[in-house]
Amino acid sequence: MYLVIGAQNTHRRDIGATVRAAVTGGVSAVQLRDKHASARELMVLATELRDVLAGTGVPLLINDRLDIALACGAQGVHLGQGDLGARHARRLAGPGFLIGQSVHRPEEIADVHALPSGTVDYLGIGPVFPTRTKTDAQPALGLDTLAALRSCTALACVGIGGIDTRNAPSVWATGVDGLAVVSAICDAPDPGAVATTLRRARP
Ligand code: 3NM
Repeated sequence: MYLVIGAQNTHRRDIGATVRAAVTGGVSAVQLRDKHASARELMVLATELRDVLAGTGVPLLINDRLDIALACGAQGVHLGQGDLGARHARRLAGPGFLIGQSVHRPEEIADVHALPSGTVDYLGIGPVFPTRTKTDAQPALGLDTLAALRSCTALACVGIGGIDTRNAPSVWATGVDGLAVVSAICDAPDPGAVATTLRRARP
């Protein structure tokens, strides 16, 4: 279970408290994704989340910003199609650092396969369903396309976009290795309980 979170997603609830509750409920990776924060603000948030996750074994990844990820001692970065290329990110970060890549089409998966093995650790595939969280999201893929994309790679794959406790079993059934969510956990009165439900929905 992969929680994606930024200051704008927490509805004034403390971001650290939301992450702590989600991890207690079974979230096993956390991505800081904040499109509105300046580099300085992002660094403050990243440092806070790094401290919240210290000792939990749950990695912190930073969306887009390899510089922030390296500067705050995060365990990884998640890259979109318009971000720094994974090959460059791997060269800068070295081995043992997690690199995720967003993909939406078979050609984008082929691009990742063309890289030296070990460049990218996992793929984020989405949006699976319509989402209000990412305003510039591509059209929803649906479950059949998610399953098809998943089946054309041996890399770990995480589904994202519009995933909630009702549809989680059907997303797990496509064979993905993880579910990434923003609003299902961030909007919940009890983020930990939702994380547990999403995780247990895995067949
Ligand atoms: N990336 P929610 S969809 C951050 O398709 C993000 O790459 C997407 O938020 C992609 O769980 C998305 O609230 C938003 O729908 C996910």
